[in-house]
Amino acid sequence: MRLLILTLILCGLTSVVTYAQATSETRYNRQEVLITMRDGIRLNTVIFTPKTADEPLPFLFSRTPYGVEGAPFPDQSPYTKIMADQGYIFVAQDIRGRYKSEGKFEMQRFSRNPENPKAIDESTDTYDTIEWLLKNIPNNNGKAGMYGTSYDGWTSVMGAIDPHPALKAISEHATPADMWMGDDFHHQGAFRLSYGFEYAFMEEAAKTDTLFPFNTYDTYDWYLKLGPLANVNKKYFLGKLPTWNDFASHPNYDQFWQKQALAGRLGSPKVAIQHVAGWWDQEDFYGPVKAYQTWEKKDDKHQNYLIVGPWNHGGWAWGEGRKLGNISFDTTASSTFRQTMFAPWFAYHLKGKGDGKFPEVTTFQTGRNQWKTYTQWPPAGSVKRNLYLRANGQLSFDKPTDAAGVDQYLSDPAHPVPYRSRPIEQTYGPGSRWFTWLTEDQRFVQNRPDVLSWQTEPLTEEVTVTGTLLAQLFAATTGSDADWVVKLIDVYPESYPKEPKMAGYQFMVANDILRGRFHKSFEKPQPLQPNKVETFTVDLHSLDHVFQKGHRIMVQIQSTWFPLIDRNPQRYVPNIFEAKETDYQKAMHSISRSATYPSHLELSVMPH
Ligand code: PG9
Repeated sequence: MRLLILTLILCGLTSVVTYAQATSETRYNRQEVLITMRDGIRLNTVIFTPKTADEPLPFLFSRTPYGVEGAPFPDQSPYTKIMADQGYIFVAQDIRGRYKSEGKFEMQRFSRNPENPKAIDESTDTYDTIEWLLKNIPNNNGKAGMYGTSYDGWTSVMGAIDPHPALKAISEHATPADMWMGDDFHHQGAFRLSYGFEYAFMEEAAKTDTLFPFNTYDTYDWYLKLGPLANVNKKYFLGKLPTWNDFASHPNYDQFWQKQALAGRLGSPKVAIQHVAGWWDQEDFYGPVKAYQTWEKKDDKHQNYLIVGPWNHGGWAWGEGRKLGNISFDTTASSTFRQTMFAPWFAYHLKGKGDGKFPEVTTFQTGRNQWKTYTQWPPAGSVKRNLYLRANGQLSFDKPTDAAGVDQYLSDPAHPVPYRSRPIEQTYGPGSRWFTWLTEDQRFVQNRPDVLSWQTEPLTEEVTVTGTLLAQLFAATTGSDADWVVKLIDVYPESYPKEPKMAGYQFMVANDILRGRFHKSFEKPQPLQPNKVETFTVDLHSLDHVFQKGHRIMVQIQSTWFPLIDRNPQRYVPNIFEAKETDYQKAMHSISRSATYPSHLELSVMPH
């Protein structure tokens, strides 16, 4: 979500702040123009030009659904300040149908049919705008770059499809890559209820961002009272929000989601692109890593790069980045990124400054709190090691030898596990703690009988996990569908003199969910056979983390994560958006930990 809302919420400001007026002396002039696209639709565009410049300057362009009217002067925003001091022409545009732009908004508009010369999409709008800028804004050097966070990262990536020849470089931050597999709206088939509901309303109820009028501060209660998902259209949206209707009519990984995903849209990279992700991005961690991996397969000109830092969604854009929630990183990860990675990227590609030697992959290795560079992701050198769930809540690199063994819990959709400590404020509402929930101490669910934990003894030497990871669960349910949430947790020692209040802290370093019905196919879900042990693979994506000596490694498993994820009825129905109240049932879930069914996490461990 855009930086402005984030900043307002984090600063606890309640009044509307508009940055169109410079808050102190600025070295930039501002103009607002309507630029006509090839089909006659005009897009509202704000252009910031330095008051003085010694040489022709490149453009830095971003496109957004969140409104450019209040866009900060570039030398007054931490995101762009360093580049503003170096001199660029900054351009910010309202995409079609949003704020002051004409036309119709479509959530992540599909790419046009290339056979139709009159068709438009976000790529043609980018192309037409760059063409206009080159011809109409004096003293430009004929080059353009694009940047932006999340939706604006995605519009930057769209600019790279059939790019304008003047578009030379992109720095995309947290672009979604696949809304069904791992970004804002679903994770591996599980629907992200609170985000999907609130975001669809925010973008589609009006032309400008609008918060849903909840009548409770703690939305946990509100979503529970909502009941089955079908009540959303019945009681609130009345079939009027296209994005919600798309959720409801495409519950599986069908053509709709596959066509929307980046993998289906990207050819080989034609523009140098830097992908930037945050390890604790509560919205789109999956996207930039996936976009990097997708393009990397076709990167014959070596133009595709990856950076992952210790950030939440947008954390790279502001502040120093010494801390996220309660977690300290001992260094200025955000300002270092802007100074040594973001600004040099554009200085090289758009102004010919610097040597252009950018590391292929740069990650901030948490736990050790150091930047690392690699020649590929996942890096070579790590060894796959299985970490097994064992009896008595133990976790071990040794495989179980027991002939039998399960751990069980009753999962009740009427009493779902909150995904963060309550109250669960509206995602972008006042006082919201959405922005750091992934770093929250997981002890808040420790005593729930429907959350199981397994942990190692305190480590006698550090364990470095660098690369991809997944969970392989052998599990059964008395129902006919089940969700499996897996969390990998770094447990701090009980005595922690360096920072006493962190003693015993349960810090989640990787997590995700799989909706059980998709365990064999994402396209064609199927009911689970009651009481039959099945294999469930939960992708936990990527990590670069050091579990320090004296810490423990913990794995937690649960089957509800509410209201982040909608409740699985646990009785198979073909489309959960059409489930009835009576379809929701309690179910006993069993996780096996025997020699035959050794549930485990597969980690990429770096040898010392
Ligand atoms: N995570 C937001 C988003 C991006 C794209 C589509 C839907 C939501 C965002 O921060 O822009």
